[in-house]
Amino acid sequence: MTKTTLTSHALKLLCLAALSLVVSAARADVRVEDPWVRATVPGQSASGAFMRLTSSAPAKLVSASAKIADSVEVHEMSMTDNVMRMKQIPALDLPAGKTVELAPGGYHIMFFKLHSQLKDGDTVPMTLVFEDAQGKRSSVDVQAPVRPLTAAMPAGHGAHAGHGAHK
Ligand SMILES: [Cu+2]
Repeated sequence: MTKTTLTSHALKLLCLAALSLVVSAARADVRVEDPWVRATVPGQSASGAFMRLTSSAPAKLVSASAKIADSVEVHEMSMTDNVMRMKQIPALDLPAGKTVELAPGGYHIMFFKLHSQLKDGDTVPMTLVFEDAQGKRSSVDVQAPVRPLTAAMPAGHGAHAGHGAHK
């Protein structure tokens, strides 16, 4: 193969790639629903944020940031050898149109070295960074209310349940 044919072949490939980019460059709009952050007790230095994410096009959650903590990581919690373990993941995949749940016991956004106690009724501003299939990044600002430790119940069992049940 001569150098010329190689170059023209490469050019054709490049053109094809450019074409498919244009065709599939639908913007990935990510819907963030029901975000919340778990309240902490005095002295507790870590907490988690939970929510539901739905992207219109294939995308992934690559990072998150918040002023309330020194570091923020995307985590996955799973059962390994009968022990719940959590680990940082490089990205959370968001298939097009599918709702991905960040919930206690599963995916979550983790805050380390919290600057102060998070109390029920506080609001935590945070920024989520998403990357679409083309590698283009966009950020979404989220205001997440702080809910107490016992808030890990299914939606629908809202704030009215349980009043007066404490002893
Ligand atoms: Cu975690």
